[in-house]
Amino acid sequence: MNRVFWAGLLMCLALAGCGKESAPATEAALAFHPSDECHVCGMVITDFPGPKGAAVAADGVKKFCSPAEMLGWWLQPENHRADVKLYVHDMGRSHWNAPDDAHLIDARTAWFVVGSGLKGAMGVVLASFADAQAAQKLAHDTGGRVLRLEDIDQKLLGQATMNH
Ligand code: CU1
Repeated sequence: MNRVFWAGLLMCLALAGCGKESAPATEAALAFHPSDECHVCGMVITDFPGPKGAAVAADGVKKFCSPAEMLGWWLQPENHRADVKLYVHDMGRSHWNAPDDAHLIDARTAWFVVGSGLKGAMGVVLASFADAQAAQKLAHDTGGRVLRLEDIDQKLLGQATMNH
Protein backbone atom coordinates (compact mmCIF):
# COMPACT_ATOMS: atom_id res chain seq x y z
CA MET A 1 0.00 0.00 0.00
CA ASN A 2 1.38 3.36 -0.86
CA ARG A 3 1.21 6.52 1.12
CA VAL A 4 -1.25 8.21 -1.16
CA PHE A 5 -3.72 5.42 -0.63
CA TRP A 6 -3.50 5.71 3.13
CA ALA A 7 -3.67 9.48 3.08
CA GLY A 8 -6.81 9.26 0.99
CA LEU A 9 -8.34 6.68 3.27
CA LEU A 10 -7.62 8.73 6.39
CA MET A 11 -9.03 11.85 4.80
CA CYS A 12 -12.12 9.89 3.93
CA LEU A 13 -12.52 8.65 7.50
CA ALA A 14 -11.89 12.13 8.84
CA LEU A 15 -14.65 13.58 6.74
CA ALA A 16 -16.91 10.70 7.76
CA GLY A 17 -18.85 11.11 4.59
CA CYS A 18 -17.26 9.00 1.94
CA GLY A 19 -20.53 7.40 0.98
CA LYS A 20 -23.54 8.86 -0.70
CA GLU A 21 -25.22 9.83 2.54
CA SER A 22 -23.54 13.18 2.82
CA ALA A 23 -24.66 15.52 5.58
CA PRO A 24 -26.34 18.27 3.52
CA ALA A 25 -28.91 15.92 1.97
CA THR A 26 -30.03 14.46 5.26
CA GLU A 27 -29.82 17.76 7.07
CA ALA A 28 -32.61 19.29 5.01
CA ALA A 29 -34.83 16.24 5.58
CA LEU A 30 -34.13 16.28 9.29
CA ALA A 31 -34.69 19.96 9.96
CA PHE A 32 -37.52 20.79 12.35
CA HIS A 33 -40.25 23.08 11.12
CA PRO A 34 -42.95 24.90 13.12
CA SER A 35 -45.62 22.53 11.77
CA ASP A 36 -43.80 19.30 12.70
CA GLU A 37 -45.62 17.18 15.27
CA CYS A 38 -44.03 14.56 17.49
CA HIS A 39 -44.52 11.02 16.15
CA VAL A 40 -45.36 9.78 19.66
CA CYS A 41 -47.30 12.51 21.44
CA GLY A 42 -48.50 14.70 18.55
CA MET A 43 -47.32 17.93 20.12
CA VAL A 44 -45.73 20.66 18.04
CA ILE A 45 -42.05 19.95 18.39
CA THR A 46 -40.65 23.45 18.09
CA ASP A 47 -42.82 24.66 20.99
CA PHE A 48 -40.34 23.09 23.42
CA PRO A 49 -36.80 23.89 24.49
CA GLY A 50 -33.98 21.37 24.48
CA PRO A 51 -32.80 18.73 22.03
CA LYS A 52 -35.15 16.87 19.69
CA GLY A 53 -34.97 13.52 17.95
CA ALA A 54 -35.29 12.36 14.36
CA ALA A 55 -35.33 8.73 13.23
CA VAL A 56 -34.65 7.79 9.62
CA ALA A 57 -35.91 4.42 8.44
CA ALA A 58 -36.66 2.95 5.04
CA ASP A 59 -40.20 4.37 5.21
CA GLY A 60 -39.05 7.92 5.89
CA VAL A 61 -38.21 10.37 8.64
CA LYS A 62 -40.02 10.45 11.96
CA LYS A 63 -39.56 13.40 14.29
CA PHE A 64 -39.84 13.50 18.05
CA CYS A 65 -40.21 16.26 20.64
CA SER A 66 -37.28 14.93 22.68
CA PRO A 67 -34.53 12.30 22.59
CA ALA A 68 -36.45 10.41 25.30
CA GLU A 69 -39.57 10.14 23.14
CA MET A 70 -37.52 8.94 20.19
CA LEU A 71 -35.66 6.35 22.23
CA GLY A 72 -38.88 5.18 23.88
CA TRP A 73 -40.25 4.58 20.37
CA TRP A 74 -37.05 2.95 19.11
CA LEU A 75 -36.79 0.63 22.10
CA GLN A 76 -40.16 -0.93 21.30
CA PRO A 77 -39.52 -4.36 19.77
CA GLU A 78 -41.22 -3.56 16.45
CA ASN A 79 -39.10 -0.43 15.96
CA HIS A 80 -35.84 -1.63 17.48
CA ARG A 81 -33.84 -2.04 14.31
CA ALA A 82 -30.16 -1.49 13.73
CA ASP A 83 -30.78 0.13 10.34
CA VAL A 84 -32.87 2.94 11.81
CA LYS A 85 -30.67 6.01 12.02
CA LEU A 86 -31.18 8.11 15.14
CA TYR A 87 -30.34 11.80 15.33
CA VAL A 88 -30.34 14.26 18.23
CA HIS A 89 -29.19 17.86 18.59
CA ASP A 90 -25.70 18.54 19.85
CA MET A 91 -26.42 20.90 22.72
CA GLY A 92 -22.74 21.74 22.96
CA ARG A 93 -23.24 23.80 19.81
CA SER A 94 -26.78 25.06 20.42
CA HIS A 95 -28.56 27.38 22.78
CA TRP A 96 -30.81 25.26 25.01
CA ASN A 97 -33.92 27.16 23.95
CA ALA A 98 -33.11 27.04 20.24
CA PRO A 99 -31.49 23.76 19.18
CA ASP A 100 -29.70 24.23 15.87
CA ASP A 101 -30.59 21.77 13.10
CA ALA A 102 -27.15 22.33 11.59
CA HIS A 103 -25.83 20.38 14.57
CA LEU A 104 -27.73 17.11 14.54
CA ILE A 105 -25.57 14.15 15.51
CA ASP A 106 -25.84 10.37 15.52
CA ALA A 107 -27.51 9.35 18.79
CA ARG A 108 -25.47 6.14 18.81
CA THR A 109 -22.29 8.13 19.36
CA ALA A 110 -23.80 10.88 21.53
CA TRP A 111 -23.28 11.49 25.23
CA PHE A 112 -26.49 12.07 27.21
CA VAL A 113 -26.92 13.81 30.55
CA VAL A 114 -29.89 12.73 32.64
CA GLY A 115 -30.93 14.59 35.78
CA SER A 116 -29.60 18.00 34.75
CA GLY A 117 -32.76 19.82 35.83
CA LEU A 118 -33.03 21.48 32.43
CA LYS A 119 -36.52 21.74 30.97
CA GLY A 120 -37.46 19.87 27.82
CA ALA A 121 -40.51 18.36 26.19
CA MET A 122 -42.13 14.98 26.98
CA GLY A 123 -40.36 12.40 29.09
CA VAL A 124 -37.10 12.50 30.94
CA VAL A 125 -34.84 15.27 29.73
CA LEU A 126 -31.77 13.85 28.03
CA ALA A 127 -29.30 16.60 27.16
CA SER A 128 -27.37 15.29 24.17
CA PHE A 129 -23.80 16.17 23.22
CA ALA A 130 -21.25 15.19 20.60
CA ASP A 131 -18.46 15.95 22.99
CA ALA A 132 -17.93 13.83 26.12
CA GLN A 133 -16.32 16.68 28.00
CA ALA A 134 -19.28 18.99 27.39
CA ALA A 135 -21.59 16.29 28.76
CA GLN A 136 -19.35 15.69 31.75
CA LYS A 137 -19.21 19.39 32.50
CA LEU A 138 -23.01 19.71 32.51
CA ALA A 139 -23.37 16.60 34.67
CA HIS A 140 -20.75 17.93 37.07
CA ASP A 141 -22.36 21.37 37.28
CA THR A 142 -25.92 20.07 37.77
CA GLY A 143 -25.45 16.76 39.57
CA GLY A 144 -26.68 14.81 36.57
CA ARG A 145 -25.32 11.56 35.13
CA VAL A 146 -23.65 10.89 31.79
CA LEU A 147 -25.08 8.01 29.72
CA ARG A 148 -24.46 6.41 26.33
CA LEU A 149 -27.26 5.13 24.14
CA GLU A 150 -26.84 1.57 25.41
CA ASP A 151 -27.37 2.74 29.01
CA ILE A 152 -30.85 4.02 28.19
CA ASP A 153 -33.73 1.58 28.52
CA GLN A 154 -37.48 1.79 29.03
CA LYS A 155 -37.03 1.55 32.77
CA LEU A 156 -34.83 4.64 32.83
CA LEU A 157 -37.18 6.49 30.50
CA GLY A 158 -40.21 5.50 32.57
CA GLN A 159 -38.78 6.18 36.00
CA ALA A 160 -37.57 9.58 35.13
CA THR A 161 -40.91 10.52 33.59
CA MET A 162 -42.56 10.07 36.96
CA ASN A 163 -40.04 12.42 38.54
CA HIS A 164 -40.50 14.93 35.81
CU1 CU1 B 1 -43.49 13.85 21.96
